[in-house]
Amino acid sequence: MQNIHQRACRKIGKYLKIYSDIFNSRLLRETTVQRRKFTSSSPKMAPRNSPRNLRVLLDMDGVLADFEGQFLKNFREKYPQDPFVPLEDRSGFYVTKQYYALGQDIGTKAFGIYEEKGFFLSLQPIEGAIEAAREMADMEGVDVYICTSPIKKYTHCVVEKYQWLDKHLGKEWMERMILTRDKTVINGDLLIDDKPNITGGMSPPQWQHVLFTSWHNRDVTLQGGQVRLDGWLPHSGWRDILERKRQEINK
Ligand code: T3P
Ligand code: MG
Repeated sequence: MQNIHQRACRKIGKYLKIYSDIFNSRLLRETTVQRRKFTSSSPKMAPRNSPRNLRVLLDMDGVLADFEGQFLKNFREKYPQDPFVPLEDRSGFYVTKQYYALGQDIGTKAFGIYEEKGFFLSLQPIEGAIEAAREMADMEGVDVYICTSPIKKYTHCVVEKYQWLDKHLGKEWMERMILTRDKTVINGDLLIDDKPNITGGMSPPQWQHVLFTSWHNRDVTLQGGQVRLDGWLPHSGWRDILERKRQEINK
């Protein structure tokens, strides 16, 4: 009786061992396959370090839309007898600061020009800007966003910035719109902007600043990692700036 019992136990043990061997070898095989799946050398997998898209943030006023030109035109039409600052004499980012230097009342009038209903919608596109923005958005491996700040008196400015984008680039560009008073907290690789000194909550910001040449910043010395872009015409080299950055982020 004891013999039968011992033999039965031995048989069960043998089957258990066979089962555990099969189980372990399957487990080993599966783990190996799984591990192989996550290595970049696997022929079935896309390369682990496939290039990521370049994120370009495009400023509006002074980069796509001619704030300075429209401001001067409107000021001169409304106040033909008052002193003004010709575009060649512009310096400093804020136009109002230079007008205040001509007199308190002139500064107040200057403020009124861009706070007026219709000002932001009426801005003319900067030469070549619309074509460049469209081409950029169509580029393989490039994501384009509009990154613009509304003025503090936002009533007309905010809605008109959307209307401007719709008018000149089309409805689908609404998806690209980022309105913020602090551009430093926005995630991007390049910010193309005419303001020389962009500060905010994030220091340093994630993006590299491409200083877009405008009347007010022609003589500004580049700082930090800034590079300069002189307009949107073909020779300006905007495509090279993007390509260089795309290679840099995918090194
Ligand atoms: P943007 O971020 O699109 O460049 O300051 C609010 C917006 O108005 C901002 O738009 C810059 C623009 N602006 C000028 O370009 N020059 C000025 O002098 C002032 C007051 C505003
Ligand atoms: Mg600007």
